[in-house]
Amino acid sequence: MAVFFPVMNRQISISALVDVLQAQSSFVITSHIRPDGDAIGSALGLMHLLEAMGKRVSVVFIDPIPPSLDFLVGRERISRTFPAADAAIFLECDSIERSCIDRGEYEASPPRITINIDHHRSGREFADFNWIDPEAAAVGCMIYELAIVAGVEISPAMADCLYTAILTDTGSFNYPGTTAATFAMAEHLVRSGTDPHRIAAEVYFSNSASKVRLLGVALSHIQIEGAVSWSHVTLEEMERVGASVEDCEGVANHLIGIEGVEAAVFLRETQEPDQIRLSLRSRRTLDVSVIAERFGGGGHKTASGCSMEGTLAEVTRRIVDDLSRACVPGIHAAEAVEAPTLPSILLA
Ligand SMILES: [Mn+2]
Repeated sequence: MAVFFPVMNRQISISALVDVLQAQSSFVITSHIRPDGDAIGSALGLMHLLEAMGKRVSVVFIDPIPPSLDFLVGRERISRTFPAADAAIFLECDSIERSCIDRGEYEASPPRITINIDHHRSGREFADFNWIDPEAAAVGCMIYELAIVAGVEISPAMADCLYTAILTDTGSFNYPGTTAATFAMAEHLVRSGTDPHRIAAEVYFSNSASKVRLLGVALSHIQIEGAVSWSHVTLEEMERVGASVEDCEGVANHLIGIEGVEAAVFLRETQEPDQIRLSLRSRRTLDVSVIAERFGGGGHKTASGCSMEGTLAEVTRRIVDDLSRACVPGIHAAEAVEAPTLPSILLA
């Protein structure tokens, strides 16, 4: 359960947030575990923004940074140690527990205030100041808005970071939530110095061989039953092709791209015995975040994640049954899915 503060946990307007930022002199920024393009791009974009406002800023991630994001200016500044600062800013985390920091270090020198900026439907008002906008296509869009309201000129480095965040979190401007405003932001970012072709080359055309081989293994396992498709990789298969956990990112998007499929799940074994990691995808009508939350995970309506306990075969059967029932026309996922009977751990 999230911890709720009695008075201060209300949502804050963008201009009030700018005032809060102005009043602090040092910041530490982090985002969720297993950080992706939006987590890293938004964190570094916000770092550039705050530095333009004359602030001292650290960015902390204890998990590995995907190599496809190494090109972002400021990447080399990311540290694994949580420093003392006036304010900690959590990007797309629903709790401090979900963030990519060392909890012991955080508690040894806690910041004076906490700020939470999120666009997940599962977002929670856990911080002193919370700005949660589930309509935002990416947290990168929210940081962009912050820069505009703060009156800070978008530097080429900031533009690259925010463009990368928006590009990756909208599935290259394809997912629901991509609007005219998203393209207007992208246009401004390109005018501010981003080169879309260069970013695409870095983000999408620099895959490791192991990632593409792992995709091949996963695609060879695809099964389809009614409107549900699923696939998996075992630890042994990951080892065989030399794949890391990060190499599994994006596999689920291939499963939902099959004609007639309304819901998809990609499952992988983890180092923890009997802990299976699930990536859920759906078309617009089905809300998989409801299902993920029931198993202790969360995310977006059409893209969510959670972990479940059991063997690969057991978990596969359970989630395929749940997704099949949720896909029945007229039944909302919230009613179609029963509460979990097995403990699950939060890894999303
Ligand atoms: Mn995001």
